[in-house]
Amino acid sequence: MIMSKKVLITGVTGQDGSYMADFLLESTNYEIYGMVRRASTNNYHNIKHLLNNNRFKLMTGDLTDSQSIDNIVKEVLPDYFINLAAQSFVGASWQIPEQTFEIDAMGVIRCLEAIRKHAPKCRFYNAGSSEELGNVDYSPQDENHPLKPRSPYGAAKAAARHLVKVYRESYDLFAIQGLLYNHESPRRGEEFVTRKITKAIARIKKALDYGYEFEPLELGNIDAKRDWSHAKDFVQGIWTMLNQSSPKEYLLASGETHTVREFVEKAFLYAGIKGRWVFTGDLNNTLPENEVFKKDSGEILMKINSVFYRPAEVDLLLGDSSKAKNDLKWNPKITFENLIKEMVENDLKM
Ligand code: NDP
Ligand code: GDR
Repeated sequence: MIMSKKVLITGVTGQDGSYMADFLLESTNYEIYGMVRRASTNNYHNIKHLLNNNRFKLMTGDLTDSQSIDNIVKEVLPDYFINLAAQSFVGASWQIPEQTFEIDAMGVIRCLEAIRKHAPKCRFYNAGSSEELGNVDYSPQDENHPLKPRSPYGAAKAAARHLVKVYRESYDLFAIQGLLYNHESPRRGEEFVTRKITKAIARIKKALDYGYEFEPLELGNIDAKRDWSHAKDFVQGIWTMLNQSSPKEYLLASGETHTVREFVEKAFLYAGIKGRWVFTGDLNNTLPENEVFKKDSGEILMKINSVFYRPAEVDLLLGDSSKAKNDLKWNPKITFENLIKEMVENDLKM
């Protein structure tokens, strides 16, 4: 009897982990093991549709607990280990730097050690980030760009990149870390800027429709530029990366960059709300805090709150994924506009 292959996915309750589980259940006959960490109340909203699938099994473990990772790898003996678990919020990484490093860098050692001991033939993917490049030297960035992180999160991911390389070269493991730019979806966590915007717009739209007062959306640096894509396109790219004949690392990005400001404008527009940027108060005072996005009828839709500025910002990200397009034939399908539309429509329905 031919045994079905086994894929272990950490971070399966998150955005990418849940899309990866969906994608593999649909496109392979493999058994999917999703690792979840213990919580006092479960947060299975992204995977609730998978809980009755007999090819999908949950295992309890935590990237901060080496015993749990070791036991899971020993028990499952996965053919693929896709590590999508992380403290993934850059903004929080200044408040919880040790925990961020513990999960995002030390956690990767725990995965690699378990693989080395129990499943050395297993193909390992670790989730790398454009935040590793940070204060960029040139645009668009490619796989050769130096690592120049600007946050504890970016530094932890950069450390993980070196660790993956060291284990690959020392133990001949198939271990890679993709270099992925921002990717979003209706499953995006609510503190990330895109989802924060679309959630707030849904709340504001309801208030405008029913004619009651509302608090505006509050953001930090709206001039930051990001290269945004849809998470569904990226999980396919990760899987293709893992299935090459030799372990090579690729950059995945849309190749377009947009400001947060532009995301705000388009998202309001797709919700049927027209706004414009104006400076309030003293006309000579063009401090960011004095700029608002408002309706012609006067309601303020969005304002700046300096609380959401970061101690150090990554101002511009723009990725060149031509290597992935050439070698992997990876072709992302969902445009920036369609991504925003889908996110807005989803939040308007909720
Ligand atoms: P999410 O924040 O949506 O998901 C993170 C997942 O990690 C959640 O399932 C979370 O579990 C889990 N997790 C957190 N800490 C631990 C821990 N100590 N042990 C086990 N599991 C843990 O992230 P995304 O899906 O957006 O991102 C996936 C990966 O890709 C992350 O590594 C992220 O840093 C990286 N990345 C993401 C990009 C993006 O734009 N989305 C771009 C580049 C890289 P719980 O539900 O319990 O909190
Ligand atoms: P990022 O995503 O830091 O790029 O990391 P995030 O959506 O948090 O921020 C994007 C940009 O928007 C600016 N911004 C705000 N951000 C948030 N969250 N909240 C605000 O109110 C706000 N106002 C302005 C930020 O300053 C930033 O410039 C994401 C994560 O998914 C990482 O895990 C991943 O590695 C990188 O993308 C690539």
